Amino acid sequence: AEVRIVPTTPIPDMRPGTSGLRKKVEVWQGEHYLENFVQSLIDTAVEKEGKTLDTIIIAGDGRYHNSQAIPIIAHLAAANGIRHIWIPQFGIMSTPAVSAAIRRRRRSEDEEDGRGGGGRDGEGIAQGGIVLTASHNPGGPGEDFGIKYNEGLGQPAGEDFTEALYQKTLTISSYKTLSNIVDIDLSAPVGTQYTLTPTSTVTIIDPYRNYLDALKSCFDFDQLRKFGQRKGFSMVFDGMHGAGGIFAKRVLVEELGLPESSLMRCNPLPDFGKCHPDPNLTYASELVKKMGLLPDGSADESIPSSSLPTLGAANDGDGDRNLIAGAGFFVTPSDSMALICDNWESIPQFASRGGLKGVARSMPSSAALDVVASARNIPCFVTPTGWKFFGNLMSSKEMFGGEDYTPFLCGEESFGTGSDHVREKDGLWAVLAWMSILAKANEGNVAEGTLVGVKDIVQNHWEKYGRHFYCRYDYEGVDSNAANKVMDFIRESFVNGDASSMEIGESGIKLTNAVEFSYTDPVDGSKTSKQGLILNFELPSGDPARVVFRLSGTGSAGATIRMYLEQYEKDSTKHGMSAPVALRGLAEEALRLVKMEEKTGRDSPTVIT
Ligand code: VG1
Ligand code: CO
Repeated sequence: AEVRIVPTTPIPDMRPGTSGLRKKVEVWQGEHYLENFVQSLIDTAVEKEGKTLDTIIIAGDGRYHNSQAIPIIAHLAAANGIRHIWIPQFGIMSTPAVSAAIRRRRRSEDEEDGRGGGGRDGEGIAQGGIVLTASHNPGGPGEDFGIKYNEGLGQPAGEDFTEALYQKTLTISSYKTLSNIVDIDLSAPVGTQYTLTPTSTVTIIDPYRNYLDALKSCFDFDQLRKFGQRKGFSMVFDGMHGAGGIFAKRVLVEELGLPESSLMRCNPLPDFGKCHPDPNLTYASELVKKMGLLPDGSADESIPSSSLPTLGAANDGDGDRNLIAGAGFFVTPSDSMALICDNWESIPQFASRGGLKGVARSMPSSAALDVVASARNIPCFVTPTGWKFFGNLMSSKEMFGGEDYTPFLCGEESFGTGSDHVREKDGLWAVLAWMSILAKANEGNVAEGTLVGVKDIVQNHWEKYGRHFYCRYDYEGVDSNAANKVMDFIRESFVNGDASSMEIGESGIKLTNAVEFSYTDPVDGSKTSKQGLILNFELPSGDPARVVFRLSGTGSAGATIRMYLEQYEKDSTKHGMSAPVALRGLAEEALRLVKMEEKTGRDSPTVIT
């Protein structure tokens, strides 16, 4: 087939957000839309590499438009001279699996027909991956589709990349595709090749292998398999009909031998079965109920916890987020990170390499991690929201004593947890980390059928370190102007104004200061500003509390205001309270100060997580 140059004109509004470009499916289906974006993406990558790309992966989370977009992108890639184009069978891969394949996959696997092991971590040969996902946003007609790009180490493209890409979308005048369309069957056997041009080939690859290798490098599968068979252990995993489901099946059932009945909604569907594939207390309501929880995360006391599964978990649409719960017990993502950090000895990946060398969290996440890191002498970094900021830290040899692979843990309050095994957050990794913690905690415990549970482990942790009550209010679909006004008002009144002179409200909660978060990357020195407005408070008890305001960068219409609430409590007699109840006073005080209702017309949030 010959290269065909198609004239086009720039389309506005293609600036990628926190994690790629997300728009309604119908927008992507518009004339030249997908092509303009992908051509600009390829041009940006080529410019950055300094040469034509040789090998890329194209994969998606299985949402509506996935199977249509993949061949279109493959043809553009071939027309742009990319020689090896890898597409997973059925076109579906979770985001962490793409990251693993970029880091590990070798061309020799093409001929191996699904057998044998992949390459060593960090020695893959693909220069990048185009990932078709709008992550936790709903899919289907009228819903979202999205594209993000991961670079050669498997990490999400940074701000410099996405900004350059955006600039190209504003000046694009043509894109390249092929004069003949080759029919690519996404369900063809692994190893099937399609010749698009004399120099460009599409290969259907095994979605699982490299990711499985990555997980096996982190955990002791034999130990987990044995623990999975222990009397009294059971698990429920909710795939939310996203890409994570097939990987959960492969790992939890086929590798670890858990019964098929442990899985729910693990078949990917283009519209996620009409659910909102965001694993939180609101949208994973069925799982939440199965774990004996009420929608606010507290236990439904009418259900005896002995009848509940030991571990409950969910993933989002592209399998990078996780929800973790025990019997009648919800673990907040910020606590989950702190617990994994404190229990690194239970996780072979860290234990076998002398422990964690560093941890990092996004700024709005709670300080539960910081407290553990400081007690255990582990350097702790606080970054802006979004996974792209963690990659530099994990890959830095300079900062961590010249090691190739730094044992590193990072995470976000938005149900994202991960480590140095890939350069993305990884829903299934978090599940296996928790299973490992449980397995270790029960090693010496030989009593038939009684297991130390998630609840015991977390409560002991709080007793030791104190509890950071945490929750997030989301105001979705707010008029963009109104949302900006709220942010401007906070900045003017409290950050630039004198916050400490604020009168104390009836609650006795005192605003002590306010700052706007900005970040200088310790590895490359790049600066990012306006990453969230922080209001610091002092509670009547003298304990610190904090409220953060941010605008979401992953929506596809209107604005979403996020309000993150955090309050520290040392006194263990108060740890039993549910988070929304404990934080109500703080929430009311913050909403009053920022005049939320007056400025947005909203008297309550859309979602509380
Ligand atoms: C949200 C989360 C952020 C996460 C991002 C991508 O961004 O807050 O922590 O990294 O989604 O996750 P924002 O800008 O809407 O707050 V995913 O699983 O949607 O790729
Ligand atoms: Co996601």
